[in-house]
Amino acid sequence: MNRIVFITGATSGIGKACAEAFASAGDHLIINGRREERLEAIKNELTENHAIRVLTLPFDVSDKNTVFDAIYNLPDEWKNIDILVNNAGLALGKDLFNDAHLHDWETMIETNVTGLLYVSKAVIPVMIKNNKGHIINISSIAGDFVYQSGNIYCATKSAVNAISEGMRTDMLPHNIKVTNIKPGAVDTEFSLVRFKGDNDKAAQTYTGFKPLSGEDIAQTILYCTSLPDHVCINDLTITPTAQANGVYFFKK
Ligand code: NDP
Ligand code: 8X3
Repeated sequence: MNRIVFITGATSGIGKACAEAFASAGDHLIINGRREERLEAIKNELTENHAIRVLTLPFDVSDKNTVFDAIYNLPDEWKNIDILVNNAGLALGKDLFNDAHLHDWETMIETNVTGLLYVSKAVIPVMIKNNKGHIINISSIAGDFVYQSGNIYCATKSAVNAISEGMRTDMLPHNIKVTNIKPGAVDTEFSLVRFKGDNDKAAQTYTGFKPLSGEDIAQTILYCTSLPDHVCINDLTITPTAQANGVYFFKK
C-alpha cells in the first residue's frame, strides 16, 4: 500500500510477523530491534521477495538519546511515517513479588513503558505535521488480568492501556488513530526470554492447546490499518480459542 511503517522489536515474534505482513501488502518498512544481524537478514529476505524498501534502525528503545537521534535523523524519504507499531517489549522472570529481581522490573518498565514513550514522542511530531497517522501499541491481556507472579509485567501492560487511551484522546485534533492490541498467548520467543533461555519452561507455556502465532496478530494489525480513514479500532483483545481471559485456559 506504499505506506511507511515503523515497527519496533521486529527481530522476532509478533514484530517480525508484522514486517512480513506489511511487506506482503506493499508497504515500506523501518525495522528496529537490538540484534542488528537479524535486522539485516530480515531486510534481505523482505527486499528479495517484495518490491519494497526496508531501512534497519537498530537501537534499544530505552536508550533515550539514541532513540531521538535515530528518528530525528531519518533520511528525508523515510521521515513521513504513516504507521508506528510499538511492539518492542518483554517479560523477565515469573516470580512472586517478594522473590522477583529489581533489575528485571527495571528492564521491563524501561522497555515496555519508557521505551514506548520515547519512540512515540519522537515519531508523533511528523504525524501531527502530516495531520494523519496510526499508532499501534502492543499491550497484552496481562494488562487487564493480573496473574500470580505476573506483577510488574502486568503493571507495564496496564500502563500501556492507559497510555494508549491518553494518546488517543490527545491526538484527536491531529487525526491520528491509536489502536491498543491485547493478545493472549502467542508462541514467540517471549517465554524463552521470560524464562531466561530455559527451553522446557518456555515450551510448557504453550502445551495442551493451540496458541496464537505472530502471524495471527500481524494479520489483525494489518486489518486494523486497512480500515477507512474515519474508522478506528480503539482496543482489541485477541486470544487462542482455548483461552478465555488472562487466567482461564482449556488445556488437554
Ligand atoms: P519476542 O521475544 O519474540 O519479540 C520481542 C521483540 O522485542 C524482539 O524483536 C526484541 O528484539 C524486541 N526488544 C526487546 N527489548 C527491546 C529493546 N530494549 N529495544 C528494542 N527492541 C527490543 O516476543 P513477542 O513477539 O511475543 O513480543 C512482542 C510484544 O508482544 C511484546 O511487547 C510483548 O509484551 C507482547 N505480547 C506478547 C505476548 C505473547 O504471548 N508472546 C502476548 C501479549 C503481548 P531484540 O532482542 O533484537 O532487541
Ligand atoms: C503475554 C501474555 O499471559 O503470558 O503478554 O502475560 S501472558
